[in-house]
Amino acid sequence: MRKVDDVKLGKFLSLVLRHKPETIGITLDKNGWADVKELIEKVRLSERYIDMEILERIVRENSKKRYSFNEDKTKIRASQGHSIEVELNLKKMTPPKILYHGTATRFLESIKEKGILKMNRQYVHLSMDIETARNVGQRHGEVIILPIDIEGLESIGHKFYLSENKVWLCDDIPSRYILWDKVIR
Ligand code: HQG
Repeated sequence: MRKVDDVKLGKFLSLVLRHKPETIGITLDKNGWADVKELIEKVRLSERYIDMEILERIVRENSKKRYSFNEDKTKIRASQGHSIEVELNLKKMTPPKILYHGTATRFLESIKEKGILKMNRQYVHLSMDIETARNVGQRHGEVIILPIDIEGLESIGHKFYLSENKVWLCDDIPSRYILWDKVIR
């Protein structure tokens, strides 16, 4: 039971901390942090049960480590995936030569034409390995994995950031940096 409840609550936290904090009447600071005490109070007012112990468990056990606390656990934020403007102060990092973007076959035509776009998130999300990319892509339908020429993108000045939960983030990717002859189904 606990697991099911935590997953549900985790999804709700994702809505609040990445997309719509106004759902429960809170605001995030410019770095995406919510006040933990206020978050707990307002989530409870939305008729969901949560306390510090449950919140700590969700942060610790969430399958993708989506959320993190500040040092004294007075603040919490999502580590990536925002649609609202937040400054995560991510460090620019040197990525491996190839990263993977998992998506659905129904988007291919448009991706071929326009490239991989951020859509309504702050960054394009790339995975370190094929298995993770598969999990990301299959949320959207019949999965297809696009290997990305990272060195090529770096040569045109693209910057790459690694989120705290190990998702690679970058700006829109022009179609010619997708390794079309190496796509994985
Ligand atoms: C696609 C999950 C048409 C793009 C995952 C993707 C990730 C295009 C979809 C994180 C396009 C956007 C993000 C174009 C891109 N034409 N479709 N030109 N360019 N797309 O969910 O990368 O579970 O916003 O391929 O693990 O799937 O939420 O992005 O299929 O890290 O923690 O448009 O979400 O994390 O979908 O997933 P999304 P995503 P969480």
